[in-house]
Formats: sequence, structure tokens, C-alpha cells
Amino acid sequence: MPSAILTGITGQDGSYLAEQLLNKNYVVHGLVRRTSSTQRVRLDPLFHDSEVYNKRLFLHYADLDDTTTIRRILLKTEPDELYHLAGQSHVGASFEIPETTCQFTGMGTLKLLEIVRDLAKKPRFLHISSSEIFGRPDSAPQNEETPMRPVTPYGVAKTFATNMVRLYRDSFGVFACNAICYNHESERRGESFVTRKISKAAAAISLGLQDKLKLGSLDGKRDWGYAPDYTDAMWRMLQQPTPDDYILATGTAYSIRDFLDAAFQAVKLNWQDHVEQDPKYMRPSEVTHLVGDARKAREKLDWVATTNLRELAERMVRHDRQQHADNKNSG
Ligand code: G4F
Repeated sequence: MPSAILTGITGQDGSYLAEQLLNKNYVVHGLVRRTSSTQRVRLDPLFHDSEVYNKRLFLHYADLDDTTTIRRILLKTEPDELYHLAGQSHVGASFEIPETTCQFTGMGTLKLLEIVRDLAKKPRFLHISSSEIFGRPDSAPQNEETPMRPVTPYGVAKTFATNMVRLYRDSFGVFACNAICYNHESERRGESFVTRKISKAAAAISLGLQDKLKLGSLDGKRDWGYAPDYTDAMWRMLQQPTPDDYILATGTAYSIRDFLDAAFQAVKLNWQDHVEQDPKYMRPSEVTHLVGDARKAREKLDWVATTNLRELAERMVRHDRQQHADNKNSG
């Protein structure tokens, strides 16, 4: 059986990737942070599957900066593939906590690469990079050759990590790849990201549980795809004969207003009646014109993004309406 280890297994991408790998008959190991809560809702279906948990899915406690523990786990599990998905991934928060962001998103990646460099049996390594590395690019859409010009602490940290992955590939022969991901969302998206904040609010407002939704800037545009497509591409990247970097994107950018339209239309409401702008959610600096050219992924990985913005918004709102209803029944 092939085996893989994931950092960030409890997150949106980690939970989808774990399911996809288990469906491909992998043994899956996940690194998780030790906290007082053992709640890991995105992994719940896997925990409760007696054929899976502790049979083909194993969790290990390790923080990203605990290199001794991570090295020990890697020596013991000897995975074929390592998917590095963890980090401080909220761009807005990175302005508040730039040191933490660089420590986990930037240095955390370097520390993992250093461990892998020393292993006799090196796993193939995938790093989840981000469109944030391009910041305010001169051209759109961006491809793998577009210069990196980050304008947020998160983008700077990801640029460092992305370049380190390239360096370890070129200088130390590690099979290391960057998945340069544009925004990818789903019903498992964290609640502080704008799409999920909107889908949750549209659902709650339609059920009479909420009236207003406070947002920051509505001017931004994003290239929004569906998360499971992106984790599938990550797996495809590590099956190639040679390591490389790939842009993962839909190729179409929509505004936050477009997402609001789609989400509120799904419950037959006008977002203009409910949305208020709040300076609290404005960022000191914003990226612009981020839209990806995923031609290389299409040609080499036979990969395309499958879900358009309207389908994505409807799926998320439908899920959140159901969740509100379930909460009401259980409460
Ligand atoms: O949903 P967001 O927080 O996503 P952002 O900043 O594009 O970052 C996400 O995608 C990146 C690219 O793939 C990842 F690297 C990163 O880890 C993360 O997954 O914000 C999207 C836009 C921004 O322009 C923001 O200013 O929405 C705007 N916005 C307006 N009101 C808001 C809000 N964003 C958030 N999070 N919360 C608001 O209330």
C-alpha cells in the first residue's frame, strides 16, 4: 500500500485529501496539534469508520516547529509522499500576527524540507503555495513564470517557502513541488474566509436567524474554485516522473459582489438589504488582478477545475442552511 503523511489534515484541504488518498488505498498519517479539544469535525466521518481510523488513518501529535518529533514520526512511518498543507493561512490575520505567520508558513516549510533532506528514504514533497505570492502582478492571468511580488505578510511568507521548495528541488535533489493554489472553497471552508462568511450569513438570514452581515472591502476579485479539485491536482503532481510547480486555478475571476449575488440569490434574497461595510475587516493592503492560467496543469496533469462560482455558492449555502436546521433540532 502507498503511504502519505499530511500536515494540516484537520483543515479543509487536508480532510478532502485524506479522503481521496484513503479511496486510493493509501495508508494516511496526519500531524495534528495537541490541544485540549479533540474535536476535529472535518475528520468526523473518518473517525467513526471502524475500517479506517487506526487501521489506515493514523494521527500523530506534532507542532510544525517541533522538528525532533516530526523527524521521529517520519523515520517511523517512512511515507512515500508528504503533503505540507498546514500554516497560518488567513491573509487578513497575517497583518496582525506577521511573526507567527512567517514562523509557521515560512520557517515551518523550511524546517520540514531540512528534515526531508536528511532522510535516507525521502518522501515526495508537496507544498501548498498560493496566488498571494504574485501580489500585484503586471499581467493577468498569471502562470508559473510570473514574477513574485507579494504585498501581504502571508504572501511574503509563502514566497519564501515557495522559493525554498524550488531550492531544495534544484540543489538537494528532493522531489519537491509547489501547488500554486488560487482561492479554493467548499462547505468545509473556515468560517472567517469571505465565501463561507457569506454563505453562512445568507443561510442564517433566510431562516430568520440573522439580519446583517458585516464585511470589509467588496472591491476585490478572486479566482474561486472548488477545494476537492485542488487536492486531487496535488496528488496528480506527486505522480509525475519529475517534480515541478503548477498553477491551480479556474482561469476566471469574480468580484465579491458576484459571490454575494450568487449566494443570496440561492435563497431568493437581495444582499444589498443585508450587507454593511465595517472598517474592522479592511486590510492595509490588497492583492489585485489575481487570476490563474492553469494550462500547464491541464496539459501535464490532465486536470481542470470543475465547479463554477454559482454552483459553488449554491452548494455552500445549501449546506449551511442544513447545518443551521440540524443545530436547531439538536439544541
Ligand atoms: O476569503 P479571503 O480571506 O481570502 P484571501 O485573502 O484571498 O486568501 C485566501 O486565498 C489565498 C489564495 O489562494 C490563500 F493563499 C489564503 O490562504 C486564503 O485561503 O478574502 C477574500 C477577499 C479579500 O479581498 C478580502 O479583503 O474578501 C475580502 N473581504 C471582504 N470582507 C473579506 C471580508 N475577507 C474576509 N476574510 N472577511 C471579511 O469580512
